[in-house]
Amino acid sequence: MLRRRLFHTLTHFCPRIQQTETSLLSGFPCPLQHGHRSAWHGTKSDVPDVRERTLIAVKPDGVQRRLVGQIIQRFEQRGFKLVGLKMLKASEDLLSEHYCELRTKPFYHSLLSYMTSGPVVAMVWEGHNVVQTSRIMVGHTNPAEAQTGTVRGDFSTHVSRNVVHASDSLEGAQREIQLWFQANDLLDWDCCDQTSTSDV
Ligand code: DAT
Ligand code: MG
Repeated sequence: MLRRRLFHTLTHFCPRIQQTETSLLSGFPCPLQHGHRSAWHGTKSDVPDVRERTLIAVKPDGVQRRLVGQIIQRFEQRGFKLVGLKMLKASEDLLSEHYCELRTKPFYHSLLSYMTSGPVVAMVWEGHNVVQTSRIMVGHTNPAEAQTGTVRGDFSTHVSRNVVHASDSLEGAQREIQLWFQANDLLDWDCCDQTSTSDV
């Protein structure tokens, strides 16, 4: 709350910062998030991070095994806010962008064929430190190494069927959210327990 008030005071004197908030609200890139932090004259911790967003996707095996509800429940229970949700059959074009860093891996083609084999439920979740926390909630890429209590540790056994995707960095999350969602697919809304889950 305090940080938000400070933010609004600053925007009064510097309308450029207002643009930044609009971008943060929408979950889409803004000057601040793309290496122009100097305009803010501050560090990352000065930025109101309650608007941090990440992409979580239940993969075709998770949908087939009717795990969507349980996965959503974990994120709700943790205190994150759902701001975007859609079910789709992802195209190869979308997935080749999404997994562009894996193009040279031996499993790339089987990964794409599995990811296009059935519906995916893509979601954008918002909240304090959501990128890092959701990676911990999802667990190790290889379910054999994932801890019990994580999604992969509780619901999967093999790396090629690890149930869920979670963005691995702030930059990755921004890139992936833009890939999977249009700006107007995402909803800004006030969650009534917001002040009980964060002080921002
Ligand atoms: P993560 O999904 O944890 O971010 P990643 O980005 O390295 O992991 O890989 C993306 C997906 O590719 C991963 O969720 C499952 C698949 N994958 C990774 N390593 C694999 C392997 N050795 N064999 C088969 N599939 C693999
Ligand atoms: Mg990854």
